[in-house]
Amino acid sequence: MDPNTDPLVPRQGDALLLVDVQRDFLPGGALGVPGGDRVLAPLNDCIALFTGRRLPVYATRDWHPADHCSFRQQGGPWPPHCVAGSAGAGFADALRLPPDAIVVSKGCAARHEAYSGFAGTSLEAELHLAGVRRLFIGGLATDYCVLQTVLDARERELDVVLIADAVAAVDVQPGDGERALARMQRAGAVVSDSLRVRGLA
Ligand code: VGL
Ligand code: ZN
Repeated sequence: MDPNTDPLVPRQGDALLLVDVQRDFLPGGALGVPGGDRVLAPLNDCIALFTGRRLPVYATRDWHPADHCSFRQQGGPWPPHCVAGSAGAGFADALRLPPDAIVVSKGCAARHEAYSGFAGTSLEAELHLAGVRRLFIGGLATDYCVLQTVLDARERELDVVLIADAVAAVDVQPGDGERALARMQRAGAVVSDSLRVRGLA
């Protein structure tokens, strides 16, 4: 399709949202997502595209206190991960995050889980101020933070394009990632991929 008319190619009113592309969620990290590093190349390609078009880039990060309720020692389901300020909470080394990317920290309160980038953050207000009406979303993990962020975006009347080659699932139960994709589509998210978004497919 002609990239100048393809509705899935970013234009004014669009933004790129990177979900939790942090060291602890990459293979070898504290809560490594299997195949999580596969998101880096397509996300870097999308970052270059959005930056080149002067469209904004947002990045959420899981940013927990050391006694966060989601950690096993507090009775939660996860090993400790993304402790605020730790190396593991840092963005992936290979991620070419632009210097003017807007970073949104979540899960900062010990007693509250926050899978969604909208949970307890200023993300909605910032998107509104910037005139963003559609989000292109990729990152980690498909079946947790990507899923909840997409569902919350749809509830807020934002259009969503899910970049399927730029996500990876924890898959605690086999098929969780596939089921999450289906739920996002049922909620009105359009599933595309980085080549199509770049006008190359
Ligand atoms: C996430 C599990 C725990 C995620 C965050 O970013 O998907 N998953 N905390
Ligand atoms: Zn977490």
